[in-house]
Amino acid sequence: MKTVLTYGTFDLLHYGHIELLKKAKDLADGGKLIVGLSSDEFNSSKGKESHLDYKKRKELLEAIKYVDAVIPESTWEQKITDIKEQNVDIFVMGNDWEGKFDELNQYCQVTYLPRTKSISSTSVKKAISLLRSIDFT
Ligand code: C2G
Repeated sequence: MKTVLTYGTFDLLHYGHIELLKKAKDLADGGKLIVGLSSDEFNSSKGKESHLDYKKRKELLEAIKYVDAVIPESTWEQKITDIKEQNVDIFVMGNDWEGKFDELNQYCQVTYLPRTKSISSTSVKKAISLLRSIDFT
């Protein structure tokens, strides 16, 4: 049984996110998966404008059976504190972040999982705006 922690914006939830959350939960081996969800303000600092606000993104994440808890992510620096406070065994991110968080391996195992190709929140956003531009009448 292990405690796994991951972070993200998880805007416009899609199968790439679900795949990652499933794999992260599998690593918990019967334990729990905690998600650090980027706040709307932190998103702005990441240069990301999410389509859905924090409240809605949290609600959607909590509906996923792999997710046991959602905590707010407000800064880059909070990860070490979160790892200690939540007794995290494994920190997980998609491999688009490969190497970026290796320094956390002094506190817990750091694992990068393969990112699901062909889908991203950006592509979902583009699809939404394209559909909105089509006159279906
Ligand atoms: N992801 C994935 N496959 C995709 C899209 C995303 O595996 N097709 C993964 C990302 O690698 C990340 C997680 O899903 O691990 C969340 O992705 P984002 O919501 O885009 O999060 P990001 O903006 O990368 O924020 O402190 C870390 C940051 O908060 C990560």
